[in-house]
Parts: sequence; C-alpha cells; structure tokens
Amino acid sequence: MDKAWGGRRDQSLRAIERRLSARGKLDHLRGVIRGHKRALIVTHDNPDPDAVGSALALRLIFERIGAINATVAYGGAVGRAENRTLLSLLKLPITPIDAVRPEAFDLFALVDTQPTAGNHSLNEARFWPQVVIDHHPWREASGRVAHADVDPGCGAASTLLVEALTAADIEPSPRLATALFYGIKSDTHDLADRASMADLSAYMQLFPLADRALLHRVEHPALPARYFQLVGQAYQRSRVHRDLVESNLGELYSPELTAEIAEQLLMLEGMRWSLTYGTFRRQLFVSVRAQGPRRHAGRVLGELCGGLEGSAGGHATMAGARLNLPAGDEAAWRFKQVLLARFLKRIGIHDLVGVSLSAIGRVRGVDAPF
Ligand SMILES: [Mn+2]
Repeated sequence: MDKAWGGRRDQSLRAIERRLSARGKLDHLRGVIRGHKRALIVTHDNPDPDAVGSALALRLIFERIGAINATVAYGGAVGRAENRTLLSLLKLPITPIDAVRPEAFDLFALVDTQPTAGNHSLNEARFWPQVVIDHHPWREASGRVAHADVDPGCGAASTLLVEALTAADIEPSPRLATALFYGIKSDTHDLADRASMADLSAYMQLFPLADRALLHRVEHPALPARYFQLVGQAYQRSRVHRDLVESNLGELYSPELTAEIAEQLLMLEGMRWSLTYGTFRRQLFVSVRAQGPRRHAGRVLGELCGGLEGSAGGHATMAGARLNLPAGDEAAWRFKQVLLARFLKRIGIHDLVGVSLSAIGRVRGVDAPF
C-alpha cells in the first residue's frame, strides 16, 4: 500500500516537473520564433494522425504566441482510409508540399520527424529547420536546431504539443482536440504501447474535448474494393517462417498498406514478427511489426538498410523502410529476396522457404491442439 501510494506521489511530482519544463520550453520557443513572419511546418511523409495533429497544434501556437502565419505541408500521400477520413471529416487544413514555395517562408519546423531522418520532404540543405518537435530517438542533427523538443519517452508527438498548448494557455478547438486525441490513441494503440504517464494525462485532458462519435466513424471507414483484393492476395501470399509471417504485397495503391497488413498479420497465433513489403512508384515499402520482450525492429531494419538508397527507422515493435528498387524486374525481384533472407537470418530464422497459411491450416486442422 505504502509503496503504491509513494509511487503515485512521485508520479504527480513528475507531472508538475513536466508542466514547469513545458513552460520553460515555450519561453525558449517564443524567443526562437520572434521576428519571423511566415512558418512552414512539415510532417513526415505519408503523415499519420499524430503528425497531422501535432503540426496543426504547432501552427496554432505559432499564431498565438508569435503572430506568425503558418502552413502545414506534407510529402507523399495520405493513404490509410482512416487518415483520409479524419482529414475530410475534420476538414483539416494541410497541403501537399509540392503546392507550396518554401522560399516564401522564413521559419521552418519539422514535427513527428527530425532532420536527416530521411522520411520528410523539407529540403534540409536549403531550409534548415529552426524548430523540431518529435518523439522518435534523438538524432545528432537535431543538436543544430535552435529549438529541438525531442522526447522519445512519449508515445506520441501530440503529447508534447498538448503540453505546449497547456503551457501557452491555449485551448484547442474541438476539431484540433479530436485530431490530437486520435494522434495519441493511434500512435500508442489505445495507450497499450509505449504510452507514458505524460501520454495518459494528455489523453485525459483531450478526452472531454474530442468528438469521439466522429472518431468512431474515422476508425471504421468506407474501403474501396481494391483494398479487399489486396488484403485477400496478401493473405494468400503469406509465408510463415517459424515465428515470423511475411507477405509480398506486390504493387500497392497506397504505401501505408504495408503497415496496416503487417499489423493484421501479427495477430496470427504464435507470431512474434510480421513483415510486409510492396512497391509504390518504383520504390519498395517495407513494414515490420514485432511483439514480446527484446524486440528491436527499428534497429534490425535500420542495420539491414544501412548501405541502401532510401530511408529506414522505427521503434522496438514497429519499423518501416522505403528503398529505391534497382532497375529491371529481375533485379528488383532479387533485391526483395535478398532483403527478406537477410532479415530472417539477422533475427535467427534459418527457414528461408516458409510455409503458406493454407498449409498451416491443413496441418493443424480445426480441432488440433496447438
Ligand atoms: Mn508519432
């Protein structure tokens, strides 16, 4: 009893510390943005709800504390049906980066990513960011950013923005609160994954403001027929190698499908790893999901892709890569085979052939004990 109570007291002390530190960070941010006129806030490519919510919150903060007009821009596409539904139902103002002229801005910010991460479309060589807010592991390059608020202890960048809004005494609109709420909810899988007390308290702060009926519609979006075709094909092509299930998704109509299907496949009983890959505009998209202790999905994928053209990264239980494919079908096919084989070997799986899902079903039967 005493111990639990003591733990709770420590938690509330930490919450107070975070509040004070958020105020300090806000003062620092105010100093950095002073004198600037127009800001360009860039999310990572193919932005997810956490990236979008964070960017829009930062836009509001720039407007309120610095009287700076800000534009939120992203590279890639918003592919996942949930995310497209979120944008359209909430009418969130974000712009493809190709539609903006960076020369017209004098302040640059990255959210939910960092310089040199390789997964965003801000031309760093010409427009080095002055502001970075992220929850991925710290990158050296962020040391050269005037205001870098990077906290890998948070499950979502939205949490850092909720703390900043609170420090600035700005109440988000119901639409923004809904986006931030969904950002935390989706990045932490309903607070089950990588969620800290800070995430929980931001989540609870947003709870009464968020439009949860709307979020229910977002989480159950209308899906095109080609989605079901692709998922069906993904299941048919799946191969199980010990406790890893992988699937070659072929040609994708949206790059985010690799992540979505990897998440589904990880639900196959007995699996600790899932890996999916598919091509979109001559690039290979790879997603890895992992569960259980001592998983290092991000590190493993990062090492394997180290010498290749593209980008890779992630956390312990989820990781992704985008790689340039060599020219020619034969070379591209070999490239994928080699990458898969190297991944399997790297995590200690020597069965490179694997078995299909239907073969597993036949072997185990309906009432066979597992
Ligand atoms: Mn995030």
